[in-house]
Amino acid sequence: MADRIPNELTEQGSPDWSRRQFLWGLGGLAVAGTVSLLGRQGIVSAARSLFGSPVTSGAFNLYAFDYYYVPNYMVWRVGDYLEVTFQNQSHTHWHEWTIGRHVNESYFQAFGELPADAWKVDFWDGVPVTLSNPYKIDNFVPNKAIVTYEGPKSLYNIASGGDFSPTLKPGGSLTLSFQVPDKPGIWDFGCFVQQYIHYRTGMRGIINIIKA
Ligand SMILES: [Cu+2]
Repeated sequence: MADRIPNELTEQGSPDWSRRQFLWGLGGLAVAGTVSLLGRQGIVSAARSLFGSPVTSGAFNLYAFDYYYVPNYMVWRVGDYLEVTFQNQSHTHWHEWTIGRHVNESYFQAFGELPADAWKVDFWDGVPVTLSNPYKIDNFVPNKAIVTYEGPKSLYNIASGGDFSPTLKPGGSLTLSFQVPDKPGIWDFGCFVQQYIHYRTGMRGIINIIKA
């Protein structure tokens, strides 16, 4: 398992797909006449809810690049079983995947030691999730998730403090299997590595969880 080579990009998760999504966002921008960078994701989200988005279900890949995710927008349905393989495509950078609500933006201005957690609400609190196929894991913070580990537990380098977060070394990957919990609405995801620089640079996305 340690020699496992991370999968190549699949058609489903190719950058082209992301670019098309981004163009939708630009369309939304033009209509709204707003150029605020911070407002962009909200507008993208609004445009998607107008035009509709396919529900993501089953097994799929989430790619981490420097500094963005593909895809950066997903629709999940409560009760669906998902098998997300999180893959770090970077050759040089460590990346994590956290999901939550209400990022603490005051940390962005903080000097010195930063608190370990970023979200006020951690999506994974109380959620059963199975981790499998660990490959080049830097560390994993379970926080309050109910975690089942497949494979040698030592490979996960379990850490404490902060949000639920697998952090992958360059080229690393990990599969997370879970049933979408009854937590409908808009959730944000992001990477807070390097004192939030990744997140601020654009390494973030939105999950819209719809009711069954
Ligand atoms: Cu990152």
